[in-house]
Amino acid sequence: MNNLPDDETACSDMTLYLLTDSYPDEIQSYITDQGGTTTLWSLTAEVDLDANLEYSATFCLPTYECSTLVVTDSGGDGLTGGNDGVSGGNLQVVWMSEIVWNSPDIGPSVTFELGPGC
Ligand SMILES: [Ca+2]
Repeated sequence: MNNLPDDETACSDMTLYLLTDSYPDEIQSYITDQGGTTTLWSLTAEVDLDANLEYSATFCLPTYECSTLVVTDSGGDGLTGGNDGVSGGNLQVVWMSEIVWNSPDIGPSVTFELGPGC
């Protein structure tokens, strides 16, 4: 059997785990395609986040392109829980089975460029 070139339509799973803190309304997240012209997904279009709950979503992003995941916090303090400092959240991003981010400290925003086309 011949070795065929890799399937350029292949996609790889990216999973977003979001544990909200006490200020879920500050959080926005979206994914754009290569070039940033098309929004593939927008968190706020899907769900109204509640405080102190874990959400997860998996997307199969094109392996041979460059997709961008952006998570923003309008409070600028990430998922650290605000002033009480107790009820902090967390963001974990898993791309192709590897954890590429695992921290509540997203500041005002974090951006992940995913794929060899980046
Ligand atoms: Ca915040």
